[in-house]
Amino acid sequence: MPDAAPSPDAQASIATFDALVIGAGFAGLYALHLLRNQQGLKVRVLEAADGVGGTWYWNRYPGARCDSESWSYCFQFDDALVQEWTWSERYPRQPEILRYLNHVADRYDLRRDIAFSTRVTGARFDEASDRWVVTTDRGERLAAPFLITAVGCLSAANIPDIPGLADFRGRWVHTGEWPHEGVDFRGKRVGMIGTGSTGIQAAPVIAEEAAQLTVFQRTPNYSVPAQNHPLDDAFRARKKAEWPVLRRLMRSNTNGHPYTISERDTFSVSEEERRAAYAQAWDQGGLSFRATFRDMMVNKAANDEASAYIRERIRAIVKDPRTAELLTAFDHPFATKRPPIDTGYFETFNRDNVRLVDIRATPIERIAADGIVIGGETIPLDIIVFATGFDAMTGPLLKLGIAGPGGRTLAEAWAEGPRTYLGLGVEGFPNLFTVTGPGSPSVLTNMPVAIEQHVEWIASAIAWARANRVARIEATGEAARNWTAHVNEVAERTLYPTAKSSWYLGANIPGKPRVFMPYLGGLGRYREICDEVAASGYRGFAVTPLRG
Ligand code: NA7
Repeated sequence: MPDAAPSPDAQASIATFDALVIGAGFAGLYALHLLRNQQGLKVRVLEAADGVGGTWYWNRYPGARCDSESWSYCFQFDDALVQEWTWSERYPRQPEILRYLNHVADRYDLRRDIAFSTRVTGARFDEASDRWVVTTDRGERLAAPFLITAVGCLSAANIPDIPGLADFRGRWVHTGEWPHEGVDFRGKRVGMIGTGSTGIQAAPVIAEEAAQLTVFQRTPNYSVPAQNHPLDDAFRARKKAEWPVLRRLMRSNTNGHPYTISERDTFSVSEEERRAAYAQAWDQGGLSFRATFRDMMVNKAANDEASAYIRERIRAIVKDPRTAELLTAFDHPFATKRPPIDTGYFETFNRDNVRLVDIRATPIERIAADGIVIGGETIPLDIIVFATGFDAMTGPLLKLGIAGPGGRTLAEAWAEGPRTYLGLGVEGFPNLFTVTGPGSPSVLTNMPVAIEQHVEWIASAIAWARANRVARIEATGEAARNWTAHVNEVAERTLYPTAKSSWYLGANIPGKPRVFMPYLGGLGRYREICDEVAASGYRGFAVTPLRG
């Protein structure tokens, strides 16, 4: 039925800007800095939380740490910022990263253009004015020609639909929406569902405090020790002195981390040398275990060698043979799901107050008032911790209620799975830029490096569009189709898609289309492609000039 009422546009006043940014984590802060402080644009950042930080605002669960090394997990755009900040540990805890992001917000005077405690409820493209009109849960309406989503890849919590949760008389929490006041585990029987990076970080810390911890494991996960430790002044000074070289390395290599991937193939060396290389990587700790041999992620036999080594090391830690068996019954090649790094995860299972329950063999039946029911047995619990991950990459974007010209929603456009050009632009959604969107290297890299690259590219594209009197810049269907096909082709050349339940594929969310989302072509090469696109006058984007 036609709606006779005046359009909402006519009713409510609209605040106008040059650009709107959604999210005040790493990406949103940098977007504001570039667009406002460098280009002088009128920008508003909309942020649901009451502070900056994004991922690091929300993920306050016990043991929350970064898996990238602190001194590399930071903004790189300003040498002075790098030189003046002091990281305390190799892998910083969540409060330290949040302090850093608050420092950045203050240092570049960003807060005054961030609307906190403001959740975006919709964003639609107004064809008459070539502007995005964004609505918020405060009833505001804001408009700007350019809309930048800086909502992160892992910000839509996945709370599994397990029957009976509403009946649970205890307390339940998701790690990605952790209460600011913390959760008191003392004397409590705690059940934790999920053994991804989060569960593996949280379990040892919860076990220290709780009376009893039951870990519900669906898929056994590889993990390599973080070998975390405090940093000393000499180390920090060395990294700061080497910064120009390290920065160049991170900006040009595959993953944005400050290490190089070995040039050796697994079977090019003797078994003895191979084991020595794995042992060295294990002792070194961290994500660089993946870089021990260059063929680890493309050659199944090579990956099997690494997997067997990790299995052996875990078995040497875990005393109970049945628990060790359950923890190492891997069903996917190493690192084809995001590999965690841990601080005492496997050792935790040697504690008397920790039990591992295999919910692959015997799935959870339901949640009862007093615990989790499995195989007819109720495991009594006071607290359930959902370490069950996120509706990754697309979830945060689809939650925004984005609608392009003609009212076509992003959810409709992506019904068969996300399709983007470079992970930056979406066909049918002019002037919308998605920082670290599906189809970008993002989650396969050291995130701040990927974020800086995206934000710099987007800021340049906006400057170019403004200088050239462009009303609309929009990925073409052909470019988006070709890029998405390319993302998949590159993935198919690796072992990654063989992990059938990975969130890279969207497989952790029931009903989500199975599409390999991150770009595996390497951040360095990706940067070159993006630069070539810009230098060519934005090849693959359709451009409409301003009217009049
Ligand atoms: P992940 O890596 O997605 O891990 C989630 C865990 O929760 C994983 O073990 C899942 O098992 C498990 N899970 C998810 N849904 C269920 C249900 N319905 N029942 C039982 N178990 C379930 O999320 P994280 O928060 O740990 O890490 C996210 C990223 O943050 C990480 O990769 C890093 O990049 C940083 P599954 O493996 O699906 O069988």
